[in-house]
Amino acid sequence: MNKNNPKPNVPIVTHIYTADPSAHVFEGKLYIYPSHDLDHNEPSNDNGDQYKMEDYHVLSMDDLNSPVVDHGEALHVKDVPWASKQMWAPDAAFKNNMYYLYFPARDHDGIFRIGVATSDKPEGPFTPQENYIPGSFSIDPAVFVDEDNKAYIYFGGLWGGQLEKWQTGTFKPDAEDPALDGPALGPIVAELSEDMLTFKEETKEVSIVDEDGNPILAGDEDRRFFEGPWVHKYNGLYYLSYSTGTTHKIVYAVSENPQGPFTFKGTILNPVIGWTTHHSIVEFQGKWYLFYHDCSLSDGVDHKRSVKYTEITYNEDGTIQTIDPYENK
Ligand code: FUB
Repeated sequence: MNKNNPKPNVPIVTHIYTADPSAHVFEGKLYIYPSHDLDHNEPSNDNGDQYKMEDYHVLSMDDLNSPVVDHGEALHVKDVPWASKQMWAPDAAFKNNMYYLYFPARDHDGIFRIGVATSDKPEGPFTPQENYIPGSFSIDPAVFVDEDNKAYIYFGGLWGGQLEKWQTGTFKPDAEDPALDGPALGPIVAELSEDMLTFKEETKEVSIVDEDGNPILAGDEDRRFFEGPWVHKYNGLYYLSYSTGTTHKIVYAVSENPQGPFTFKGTILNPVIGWTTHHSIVEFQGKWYLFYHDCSLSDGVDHKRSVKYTEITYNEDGTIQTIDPYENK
């Protein structure tokens, strides 16, 4: 347990490094499903070899004035038959009286896939399925359960996340990046089956367009999708938010349909210390919060990140005010 109550814009725990927070309200409490960054000397490169994580710890808070509880190891790569390494950004969902942990990892051929593990408790421990979800690929799963109880999984990430290697529908290790003056690659979406363990349908690429309905281009690095999709619903509209990678922003687009097309709107979070930026958005006790990470606690060491949170503010027209992560320091 972290005995200190969490405060906005400071690491919510300091006894371990945590990243890629997926926040949810389960059983009236706030649960956070982060990656667990480890100390090591692996080289840093565009392939993401420095993100050499092995397990997940689930964190929870009764409310934002309570200490953060670390529930210990919820799942380890050694217990996942199909996975070899790199347990990257996870997410969790609740349906059928069961908790589901979705997580990416490299399979035994070095290809990123997405797995699912189950538990009857939000904090786990989670029991993984024997195999990854058939038809899954790339990284950063995010699951959104709609008011009609339909569940959708969104995923994808460029470079180390391998999304561009699947442009033809099969894995091509030497695939070219999309042309800079052509449409950017979008995240992938599929509705989940009733049992939450498989895709109910073929996966589809999500379209992200500008205010005129034109696709965001691959060369538009301030707006194009890079990794870390997240979907939440506010006032009946679906908000898709994601990292722009090379320009280090969290941005968002909105739609009337959970599968898009989504119209680009703006920036939620300006760049943080460190290369990656990754977030989730959750409503808790009547306010909306952004959970994110940075490398301030490790003095910028990029594979040792720490989860933080801050409140987000909607304008009357439904747009979100841009947050400067260091403004209150
Ligand atoms: O934590 C490993 C990877 O870094 C995540 O999957 C990406 O979203 C980025 O945060």
